[in-house]
Amino acid sequence: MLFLTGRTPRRATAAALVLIGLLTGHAAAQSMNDVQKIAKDRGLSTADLLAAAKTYTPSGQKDDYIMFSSGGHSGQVFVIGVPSMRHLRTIAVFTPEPWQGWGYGVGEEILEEGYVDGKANLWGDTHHPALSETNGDYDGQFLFINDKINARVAVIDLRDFETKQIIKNPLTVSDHGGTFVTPNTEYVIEGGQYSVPWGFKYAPISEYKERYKGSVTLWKFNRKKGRIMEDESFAIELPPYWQDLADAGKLASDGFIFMNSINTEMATGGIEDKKPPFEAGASCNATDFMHIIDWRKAEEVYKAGKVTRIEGFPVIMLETAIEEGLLHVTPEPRSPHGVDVAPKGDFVVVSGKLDPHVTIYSVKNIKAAIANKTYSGKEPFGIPILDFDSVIEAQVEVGLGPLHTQFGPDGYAYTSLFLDSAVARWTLGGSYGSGTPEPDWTLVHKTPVQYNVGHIGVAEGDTVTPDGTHLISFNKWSVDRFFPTGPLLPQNFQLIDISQQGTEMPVIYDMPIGMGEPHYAQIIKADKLNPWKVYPDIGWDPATMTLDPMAPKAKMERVVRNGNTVEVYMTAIRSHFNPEHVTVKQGDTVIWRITNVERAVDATHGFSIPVYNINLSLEPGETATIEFIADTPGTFPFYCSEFCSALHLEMMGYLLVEPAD
Ligand code: RUQ
Ligand code: CUA
Repeated sequence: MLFLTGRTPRRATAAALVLIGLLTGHAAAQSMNDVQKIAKDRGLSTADLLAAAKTYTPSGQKDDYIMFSSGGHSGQVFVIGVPSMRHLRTIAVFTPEPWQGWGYGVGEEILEEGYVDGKANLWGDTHHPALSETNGDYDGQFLFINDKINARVAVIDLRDFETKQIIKNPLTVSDHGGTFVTPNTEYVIEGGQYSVPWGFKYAPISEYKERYKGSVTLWKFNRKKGRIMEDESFAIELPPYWQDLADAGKLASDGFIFMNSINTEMATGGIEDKKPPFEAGASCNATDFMHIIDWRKAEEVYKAGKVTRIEGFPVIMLETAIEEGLLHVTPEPRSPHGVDVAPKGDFVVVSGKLDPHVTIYSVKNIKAAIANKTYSGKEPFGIPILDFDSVIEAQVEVGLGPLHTQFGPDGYAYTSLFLDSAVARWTLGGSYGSGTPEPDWTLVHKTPVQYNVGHIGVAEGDTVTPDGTHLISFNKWSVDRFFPTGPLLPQNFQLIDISQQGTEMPVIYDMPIGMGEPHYAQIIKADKLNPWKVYPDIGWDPATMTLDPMAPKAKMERVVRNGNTVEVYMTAIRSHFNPEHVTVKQGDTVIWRITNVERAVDATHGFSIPVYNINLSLEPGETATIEFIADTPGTFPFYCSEFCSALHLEMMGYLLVEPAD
């Protein structure tokens, strides 16, 4: 109706507007009918429709948050959009991954850094990702993650979402209390887990107390280089308890590391020798110990050279740590998992899985107890124990199997309940007290989840300013939630809307995770990330994040023989490789350099050679070098493994390996 022009434009426009209004009203009613019909046919409630409206993300629309989830024993990291819960990417970390070429032509040197005793460990068990922080806020630059099975730490650069470094802990085989960062990412913290003799040595279990060690390692991070500096890093010896999760203090608690432990009984297992099995032996004491470590003091002690070199790595020995007053413990409910510092840094929340309470420690009280030496004694290795009653602030009964706590912006805290299969919302007191309508230190609500939640994650949850819009429950079991995929079922990520106060806290989305068993995740505002769309220039090597001077360029393609070494300089562009024939002799060493010379976004080319176990993913501008011995003679069609153009199938060539005479 708007093209009705003429003598009475004003009236026509008015009429048109009314008509459009009517039409829209009619159309709206029509679509409401459609919605109701679909809802009825599919058995959807009003709550379901609301949940759909809160999560459905139309094609082309992007997510508000990006979640980096541990990939569990897939060894990788999953990138997931929130609230759509769309899986955007898997980042290859500890495990070879062919789609990205990781371990099939690129990444080998980085994977090799993590080998133990030269042994290839081609998988990892990723648990706790951490985002780099500036003044306690996520800055979107780097991601770190630990590997529990082999005590390794990886650094991922968020400019290209690629793994740049894998560090093997020289002291311990096993870690868990990592990774966590100090508020300006000075250090990446890696706490050990199962006590072992230093340097993967043998020692009989009967010598557990004397020769098995606990530890925490402080990896110095160089932001400019984007790497952990091994030679500026150090460890602190801890008693042979099993150190567990940790968190770094911030604001009011800046300078501290809080680290849980389990098995302070130092149980050594049983069954055949009639001693109790670990499960029982490690849960006899009513309390375990939270370690309180002054990392700034530790840094001074390390810089003053008061360390012992073990396996070549500087260690502040337990004795020194006690003498220097940088290590204290305080009792905590037994078998805890999460130790979580509140946004202002003034409270530390711990929950023992066998105690229905969360225990809240006051940082002010901890500092006073350290200053006044308010000790209730010493633990068996001589570490002063801060008197429990003088350091706690409150305890709140939340339910069975409390595991991990996160915080909202408004004075609410959230704790996962493993045994209850629920997420509890409760109120903080102190300076947070006025943010919520409910009284301080009170359980407000429990939302059931399906099932057996481990960690929970709140958007921007580990920062000084959490967002409090979404919470994700990382559930271990999904049982009946999805179509059964045989006896092995996916885990279940459930998105919970926490944007309203009080008891309104609905689950609004279920996301099956069909790969690995994720543990923890970090959720960052999407606009804090600024990833590259293509590499900065043609010939970019992601491993070094610089231009490779040897990178092949257009018009410089060639094959050069030098004795028994053949060097290939190849380019890839839609839709051909250049050169298309490479002939070598059996036994030749082949150094194959290849550059994707595209500048268009998403113009990725693959490069795969059969039999030789090679598959690359070359993003626009990227160069890679592969090296192999042409030991198998034959005719090998190589091709591009990404459907890049209409003539993608023609994007191929032949590697011809002449048999040796
Ligand atoms: S964990 S809940 Cu390692 Cu923190 Cu699994
Ligand atoms: Cu390049 Cu397909």
